[in-house]
Amino acid sequence: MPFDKTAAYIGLGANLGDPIETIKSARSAISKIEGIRELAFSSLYRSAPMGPGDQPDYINAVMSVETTLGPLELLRKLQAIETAHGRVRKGERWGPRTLDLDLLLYGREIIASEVLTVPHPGIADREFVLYPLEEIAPELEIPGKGRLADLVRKCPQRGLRVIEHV
Ligand code: 5RY
Ligand code: CA
Ligand code: CA
Ligand code: CA
Repeated sequence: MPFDKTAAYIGLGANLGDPIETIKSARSAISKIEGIRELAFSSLYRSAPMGPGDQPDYINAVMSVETTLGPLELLRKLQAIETAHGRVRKGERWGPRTLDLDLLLYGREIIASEVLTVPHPGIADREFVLYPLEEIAPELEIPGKGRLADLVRKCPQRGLRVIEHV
């Protein structure tokens, strides 16, 4: 079983430094991990911050990968890439960051542990996750939450816009 391949979805976000370059660099770093192969990468999107509003607009994207890593191994690799891109833990919750990598989905698994919740808790109502996901996986079913297409229809696009095709 350890070498079974699982499809996983990763959300990328950045709003400090040079967010576009950071997202591209993170994509490259993720694809270079042993045991991970990139399947698809969305356009880059710009959106107003959700949560605390006193921070710059975000650049977001999502990617799908095929991986032999387990979910916790994958999470640890993503956290190491965040740190390598200058992520520092400041006091404010949901404050601005140079790079945020979220494990959105891991196969069809539902995980609720101290360190990892999958599907990602915000997946169903964040336009900067749902719209890029629909771009790369329009038929996706979100475990416990329903069809992606239905979630997208219920989620206003707000100011979300495509900024670059990659
Ligand atoms: C809400 C609260 C906190 C939504 C809500 C967070 C991003 C959230 C962001 C991002 C954009 C955060 C987590 N209600 N806004 N806000 N993109 N991350 N646009 O990646 F997402 S902090
Ligand atoms: Ca790889
Ligand atoms: Ca996030
Ligand atoms: Ca995160």
